[in-house]
Amino acid sequence: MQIGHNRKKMTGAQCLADMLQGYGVTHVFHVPAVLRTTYAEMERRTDIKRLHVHGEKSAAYMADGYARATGKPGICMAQVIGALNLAAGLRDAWLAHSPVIAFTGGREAKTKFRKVYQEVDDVPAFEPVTKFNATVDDVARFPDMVRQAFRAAVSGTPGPVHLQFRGNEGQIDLEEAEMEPLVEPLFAKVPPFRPQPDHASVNAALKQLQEAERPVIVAGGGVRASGAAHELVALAETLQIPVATSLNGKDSIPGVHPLAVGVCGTYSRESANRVVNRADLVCFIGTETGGMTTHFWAVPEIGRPAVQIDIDPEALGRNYPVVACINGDAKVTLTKMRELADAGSAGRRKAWVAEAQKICDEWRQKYKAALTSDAVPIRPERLCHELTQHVPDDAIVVVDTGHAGMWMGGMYDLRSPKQSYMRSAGHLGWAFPAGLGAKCGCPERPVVTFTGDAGFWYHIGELETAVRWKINAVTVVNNNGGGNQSKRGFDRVYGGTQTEKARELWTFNKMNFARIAEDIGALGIRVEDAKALPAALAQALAANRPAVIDVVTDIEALAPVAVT
Ligand SMILES: Cc1ncc(C[n+]2csc(CCOP(=O)(O)OP(=O)(O)O)c2C)c(N)n1
Ligand SMILES: [Mg+2]
Repeated sequence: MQIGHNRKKMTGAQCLADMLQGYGVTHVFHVPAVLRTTYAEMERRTDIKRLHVHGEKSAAYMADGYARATGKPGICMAQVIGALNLAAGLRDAWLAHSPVIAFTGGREAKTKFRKVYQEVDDVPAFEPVTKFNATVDDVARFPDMVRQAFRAAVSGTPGPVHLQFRGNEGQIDLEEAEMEPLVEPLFAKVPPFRPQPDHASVNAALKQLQEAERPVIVAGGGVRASGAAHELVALAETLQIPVATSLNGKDSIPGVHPLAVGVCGTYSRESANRVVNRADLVCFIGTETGGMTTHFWAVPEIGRPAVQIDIDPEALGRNYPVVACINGDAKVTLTKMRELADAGSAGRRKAWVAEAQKICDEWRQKYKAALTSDAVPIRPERLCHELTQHVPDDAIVVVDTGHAGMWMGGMYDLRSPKQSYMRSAGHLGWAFPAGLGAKCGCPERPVVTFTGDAGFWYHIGELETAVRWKINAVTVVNNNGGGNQSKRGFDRVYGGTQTEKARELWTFNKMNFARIAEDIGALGIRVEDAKALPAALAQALAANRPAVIDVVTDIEALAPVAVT
C-alpha cells in the first residue's frame, strides 16, 4: 500500500488512538495528564484500557511486564514533570531488551528557556535507556514517528523507545493535519524478522560442538525473545549437551529437564557454575555474556573456547573470543543446526552428561534440608521449593532482584515448557508492577510474582490499581522485615560483625502485608508455617481478585554466593 494514499483530515489524537489500536495495544499505563485528547479519542474509537496508576516508574514497569509477557510493545506515558520518573522506569527495560514505548509531554518552541513551570529539557535523559529517542514537533509527523517507534522497539535486539510530544501535556495531539493512521502489523510484536544464518557458519559451529567432549550451552534472553526454547531443547537432546541459562533465559529449558543444570553466573545455582567451569567449549546463545551471567567473566574465564549465536552481530565475541559464531535468529538457527546435526556424535558426550547430572544431584543433596525445611520463621529455600511444586504449569513467574533474584534463580525450577519466567534486570521494586503488567497482557494465564519486602514497599500503592482494574495477579512477599541481602555487605564493612545500630541501615518495621492487602480490597494471606503454602497459593490463584501472600521468613537467611 502506498503510504499516505488514504490521507484524511484528522487530529493527532484520533490518529494516535487509531494507530495504537491498529498495533494491537490493549492497555496503556500512565499518570495524568498527557495526551488528554488522545485518551478521549481512545474511549470513543477503541477498546484500549487506560490504566491510571500511582507513579510513572511503576507505569513503565507495568508496560515492561506487559511487553516481556506478550512480546508486544508496552506503552507508558507521563506529562513533562513526570518524564524523568518514566525514564528511570525504562532503565530495567533497557537492560533486559524489552520493547517499551514511552510517550511524554515536552517543550513548546515558543516558550523554551523562559522558566516554564515544571519544565526542563528531558530528552537527553532518555538517551542512555532508549534505542530511539525523538521529538514530535509537527502533528503531520504522528504516523511516521509512531511507526518508527514500533519498528525500533521490536527490531533486532528489542528495547525501549521514547517519543516526546510538543506541549507539556502533549497538546500537539489537538492539532489537525492530513494523515493516514497506517500501521505495520509486522512490527507489532517481537520478532518482526527471523534472519537466517549462513550455511558455512552453521556448519562451523556444529563441527565445534560435535567434536567437543565436554560442551555446555548457556542460553540467554535472546532465546526467549525468539521463542526458541523448544528448538534449543531439541538440539541439546540431539547432541546431548547440558544447558545452563542466564537469569533472563531461565525459561529456555524447564529446570526438571535431565540436561538442565541451572542458572549460571552471579545469582546462580552452584551446579550450573560447576558445569560451565568444567566445560571444554561454551556455546552462548542469545546472551550478552555480561557480568551477571558470567559472574564477572569468571564463569567461564575469558579464553575458554566459545561458540556464540546472536541476532546482533556486534555481540559476537564481545567478551569471549569465539572459535565459531553465527549471526541469526535463535529459532531458525537452532532449527537449522538440528537438521544438520550428527546425532551419532552424541555418544562422545555420554560421560560428560553423566558427570553434569552427578553435579546436579550433589546440589540437590546439599540443599535438600533447606528446600524441605519446616523451620519457623520459614526458610526462603522452602518457599521457592513450594513454588516449584505448586505454581501452575502455564504460569508466568515474575521475580524481583537482589535476594529475590538469587533465591528464585538458584532454588526455583520451572516444571513445564509452558511456564514463563521474567526477572528484574537489576532494579529493586520492579517485579510487583511488572507482574501486574504481565497479567494485563496475558489475563488468561496465572501470574505469580516473587518479591522481597523491600521490593514490595517500592510500589505498594499499585495494589489499589490492581484492585480497581481487577488485575488478579498473585504476589508472594518474602517478608523478612528488611533488605537482608545488604546484611553481608554491612557485616564486611564493620570488620566482620556489624553493630546493632548498623541494622538501621537495612531493616524496616515488621509489617503485615496481608492486612494491608485486605484493607485495599485484595486478598491477603499471612503464612507463618511452610506447610500452609500450597493451600495459600491455591486460594490466591482461585481468588478472583488480586492476592498477596505474605510469607514470614527468616531475616538471618542468606542466599548462597556464586561458586567459581
Ligand atoms: C533501584 C535499586 N536500589 C537499590 C538496590 C540494591 N538492593 C539490592 S537487594 C536490596 C534489598 C532487598 O530487600 P528485599 O526486597 O526485602 O529482599 P531481601 O534481601 O530481604 O530478601 C537492595 C537495597 C537495587 N537492586 N535496586
Ligand atoms: Mg526483605
